[in-house]
Amino acid sequence: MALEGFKRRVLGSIGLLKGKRKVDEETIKELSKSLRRALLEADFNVRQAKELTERIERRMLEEEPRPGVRLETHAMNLIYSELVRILGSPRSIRPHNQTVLMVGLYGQGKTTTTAKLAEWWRRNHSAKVAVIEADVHRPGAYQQLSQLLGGTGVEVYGEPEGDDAPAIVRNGLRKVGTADVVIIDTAGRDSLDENLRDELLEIAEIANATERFLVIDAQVGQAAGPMAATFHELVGVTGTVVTKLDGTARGGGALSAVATTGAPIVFVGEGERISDLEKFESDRFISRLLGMGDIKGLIDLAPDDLDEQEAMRLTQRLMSGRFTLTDMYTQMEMMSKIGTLDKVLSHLPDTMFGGMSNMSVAQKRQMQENLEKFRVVMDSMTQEEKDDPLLLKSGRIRRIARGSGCKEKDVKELLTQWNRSKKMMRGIKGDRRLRRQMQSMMGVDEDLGLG
Ligand SMILES: Nc1nc2c(ncn2[C@@H]2O[C@H](COP(=O)(O)OP(=O)(O)OP(=O)(O)O)[C@@H](O)[C@H]2O)c(=O)[nH]1
Ligand SMILES: [Mg+2]
Repeated sequence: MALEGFKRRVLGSIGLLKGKRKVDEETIKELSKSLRRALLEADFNVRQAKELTERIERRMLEEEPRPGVRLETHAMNLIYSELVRILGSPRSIRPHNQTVLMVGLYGQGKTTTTAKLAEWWRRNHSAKVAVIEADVHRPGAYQQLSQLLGGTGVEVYGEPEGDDAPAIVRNGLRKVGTADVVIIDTAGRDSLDENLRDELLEIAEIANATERFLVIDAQVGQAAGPMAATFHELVGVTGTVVTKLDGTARGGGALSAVATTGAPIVFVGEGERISDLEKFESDRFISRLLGMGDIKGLIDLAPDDLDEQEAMRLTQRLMSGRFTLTDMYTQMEMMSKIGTLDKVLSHLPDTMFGGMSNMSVAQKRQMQENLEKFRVVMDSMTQEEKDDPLLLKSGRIRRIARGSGCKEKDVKELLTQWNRSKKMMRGIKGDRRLRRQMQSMMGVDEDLGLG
């Protein structure tokens, strides 16, 4: 997860308000100072940090928390909205009929991001996607791209022996003519020198792209601002992808610098695998960053075979307080389909599942093993039992253990887990703030009939 230390520091700052009923100026000053330190450490620039903390100070003093809202929560909401303001509003990306030109300096993650985007379009929009490798300078670029996309069904065009990038683009576009989305990877340089300018301009003209994405490594920090501005001037950047956010605690620099250049952030890369790409939306990003969770993002992560409707239905059902073993089973199935639990957990509010996102790696592995085991146990239950686990007294438990080839202890463990999950779901139902947050994150305006 990006900017891990930042969240800890923000929470630390807010902790200064613990137990306070009223704001006093001294505490607010202290909060502001601590927050400023957190921002600078995450590489936000000095001016941004100053402005943000001044606004928070003022709003803390001027705005009353709504009745029943604790001071800490109030502060968190202010910080959230101010950070979202800095990162700007999201840009939507047309799902079909696109030609995307990738540009950027050496080693920023262009080729990897080309593959990630191809997979994103294929998976989220069922688009027929093709990529063109037009980097004739980096040895093995074509193999790299083919390897990344191996098994995805995305067509890769390249001329591994060729040395004329514009010609490759021209040939490629002709060859993949029927593709819905075409993404073109280009060569980088140490800097945006004459050679690169000429080559990019020529390719841009041939490609006549609908989107021109600039790829920037988060490590470059605030230098991302001038970099984005220069590329923007040259080719008219329509969106920026900030990569390697997983590898730095100082990603705030690149993110906020880019946000001010008129080349909005459209995606962020958070890992080396082709699934480690996320459509960037500042509100979601910040709420996840601060541990407020992101239910909608979680649903977006779901692969093809996970019906979004189904995920919504389940979430609503969970929030309604009805929670059968079958619901838990579906939930487990979704989690296992989505794959790495890490990802799922990082999208949930910390308060949900009792702060599971803070689990150790070993604990997470344990949980994954449990999921497997529970699945086997449940396969030996009747529908009635799954709907009403309270039916499961010792006689039935023995039968199920025998039927599934598990121990009675395993069956009981499942019931304990169900009890625990159910309690947590009740907790969510009872927590009006969290409930409202979940509803708004799911884009559900109407009351879900939760009383
Ligand atoms: N951890 C992490 N690594 C990444 C990410 N994106 C790219 N990388 C790695 O960064 C390195 C460079 O990525 P490339 O995609 O080859 O970069 P490029 O811009 O195509 O590089 P050139 O073609 O040499 O200009 C590779 O080792 C990638 O695996 C990311 O989001 N997170
Ligand atoms: Mg490359």
